[in-house]
Amino acid sequence: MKNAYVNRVFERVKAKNANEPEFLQAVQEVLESLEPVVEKMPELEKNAILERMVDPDRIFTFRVTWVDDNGAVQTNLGYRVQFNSAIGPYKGGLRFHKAVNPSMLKFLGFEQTFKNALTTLPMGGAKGGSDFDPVGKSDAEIMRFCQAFMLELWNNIGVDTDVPAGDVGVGGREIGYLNGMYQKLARKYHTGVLTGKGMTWGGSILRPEATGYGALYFVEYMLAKAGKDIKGKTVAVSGFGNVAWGASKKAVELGAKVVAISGPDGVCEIPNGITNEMIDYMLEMRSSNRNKVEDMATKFPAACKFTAGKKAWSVKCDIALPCAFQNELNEADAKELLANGTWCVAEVSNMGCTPEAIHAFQSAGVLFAPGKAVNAGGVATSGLEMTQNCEHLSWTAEEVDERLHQIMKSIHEQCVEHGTQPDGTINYVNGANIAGFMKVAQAMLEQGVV
Ligand code: 2IT
Repeated sequence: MKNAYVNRVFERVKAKNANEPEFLQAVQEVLESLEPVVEKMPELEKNAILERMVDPDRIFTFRVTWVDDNGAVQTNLGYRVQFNSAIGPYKGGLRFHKAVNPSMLKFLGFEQTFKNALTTLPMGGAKGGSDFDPVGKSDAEIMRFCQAFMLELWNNIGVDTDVPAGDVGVGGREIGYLNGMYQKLARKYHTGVLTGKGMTWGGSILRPEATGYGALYFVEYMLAKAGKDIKGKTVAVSGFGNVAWGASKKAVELGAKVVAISGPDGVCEIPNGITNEMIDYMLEMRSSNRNKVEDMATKFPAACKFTAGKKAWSVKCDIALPCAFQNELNEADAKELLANGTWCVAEVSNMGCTPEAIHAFQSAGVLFAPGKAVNAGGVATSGLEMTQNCEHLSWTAEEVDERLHQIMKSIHEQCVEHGTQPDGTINYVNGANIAGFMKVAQAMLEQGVV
């Protein structure tokens, strides 16, 4: 990094968070994008804006104790990282995954701050979760864990303070159990303290689909800007959770052909394209907690070919959509995609690509867009759920979809405004980082030294 202030801040972040590689990766990417802005805005250094932005406001860490189906007492660690509330109450998902640790949640909370700023809605950034591993757990165990988790968290969240939602390992079922315990403890019905709720108790129609739908709307805008069309194009998707499900549904609806989905165990190739029946089956695969994509090939043997140990990126496609986990697409994967002629990559997972992979795509002139822009439709629709809860109203699917469309259009425009290079190409990474940063930085400058 060339700018002295940016460099000093990054050195400090590295020294203080030496054992947190994901967090350092997320901070480095944003700081690199911000160099031209920092050059032009001396007030940022004077007010220590970067120093204040790279440290979370606070982190809650707590033990979660629960009893498994065999009667054995289990413990996990739970966290809530309240990162930045300059533009609104803390907002962001909860991740239940065995690898969850402070580095992962800090990177996610940091990214969430800029992503939420891009949505045009007033939401600060947060993330939370636990190292609880849902794989192989029964429904009763999931419920007991969610209840024990909320027993610790409930007093630190609220409609106007911090509004959690789902993320990896936390879907509609988990939000139900978490909300049930929250309402019991609070002794008062707070409609909007979690988002991703069920349709009969304050949820927004289309919230389950929104991350994937929004991502495809963003891809459509990105392709239109480049004079291309998604119809008839082949798409590879990683994962089979909520995000991969919504993305596949919308991709098919827009006339694309999803030719691969993958899981931790391998890849399913689907040469004739995924069908709606297969997309529906993803929901069963997710709720089974088996975490195996091979189940798709077992259920649809004529249409799917499963290969163990391979990723979705080994399958020839026009458009690659990482929809699973951070750093799921590395430099070797990027080279394989490039060799197979892939010309568009949109991160639907948070930080789905390694920096080396992004570099490979950008150097090859591939249309590349980062997670904080592409997947922002999920949290944006959470914001719309909060609005409906405030109004004590439920909007129609048409109204939610129309607003989601508008929001993704605005995010794309913000990326173009801040990411257009002198040669006319668009660097969506820089565009998203700068646009999100400018909004949060301005809010912090206007609200003084806090
Ligand atoms: O990464 C994300 O934006 C989410 N997991 C959704 C967060 C939310 O509050 O809906």
